[in-house]
Amino acid sequence: MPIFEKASESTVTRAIVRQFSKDMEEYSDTDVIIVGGGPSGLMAARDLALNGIKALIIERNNYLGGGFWIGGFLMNTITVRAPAQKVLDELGIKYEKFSNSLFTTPGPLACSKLIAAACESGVKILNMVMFDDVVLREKNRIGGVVVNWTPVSALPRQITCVDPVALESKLVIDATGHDAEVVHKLEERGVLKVPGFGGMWVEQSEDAVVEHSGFAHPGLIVIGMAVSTTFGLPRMGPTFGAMLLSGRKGAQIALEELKKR
Ligand code: 48F
Repeated sequence: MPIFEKASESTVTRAIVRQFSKDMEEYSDTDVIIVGGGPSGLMAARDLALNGIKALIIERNNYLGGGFWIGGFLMNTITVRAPAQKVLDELGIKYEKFSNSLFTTPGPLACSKLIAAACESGVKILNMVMFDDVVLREKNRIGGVVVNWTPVSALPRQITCVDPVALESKLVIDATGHDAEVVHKLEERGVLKVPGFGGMWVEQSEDAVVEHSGFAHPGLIVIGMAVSTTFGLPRMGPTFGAMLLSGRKGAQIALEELKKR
């Protein structure tokens, strides 16, 4: 007696294609596209989806989580400064108190729980997909993103003429970390000037990142370490509270903007 019931190869293929096509069609025009599935992007997407917003994460890697799996120096302890441990409480992530103001948690635990929270909230995810360009409307307002499969960028030069596709959205969030890919694309097009992030100053940078999280350009919100790059703020070091709170703030700003429309 076999353990599993029958499903032939073509049935399995059809199941994959049908679900993927359904999602792709539904999310080709969405409320918010979040470029980058690191801690700030996951947090923003989760908060948006919990508020009934159609949120789509574009992630170039197979895996989500960005730098949240590992703390500093390839050591997988994550640190957060108070009051960000309250977000860990909310996500059901266990942590330990290192001092009155600093808490530690294992990267794999924190990261997998945050990914699960985003997925369970209803966020859609396109992984192995790279942000390539912006869709620009009147007065250079962002109207969506141009994307391609990540492996296309690794193809030999003679076969790289694989056209991308575009996805429309009411808002785009740049959560691509230090690279600030969406913001840099606007700089490349002469729309923005990007100062780049400054030297490290943990105690200044966390507050500054959260304070500056928000619109960088019409249609474009910036969160996480992309905020440092966009506004020339100090870099942060391996502490993650500001990534979670910046994502949360980005989601709040997006919600307020969407309510006006
Ligand atoms: O770098 P990342 O974790 O960004 P974050 O949310 O958090 C920063 C911290 O991890 C850490 C820090 C704070 O202590 O300094 O660095 O700001 O995640 C960025 C995600 O964006 C993806 C990338 O693979 C990663 O998962 N990403 C970057 N460029 C692209 C992209 C792109 N062109 N298309 C799609 N995804």
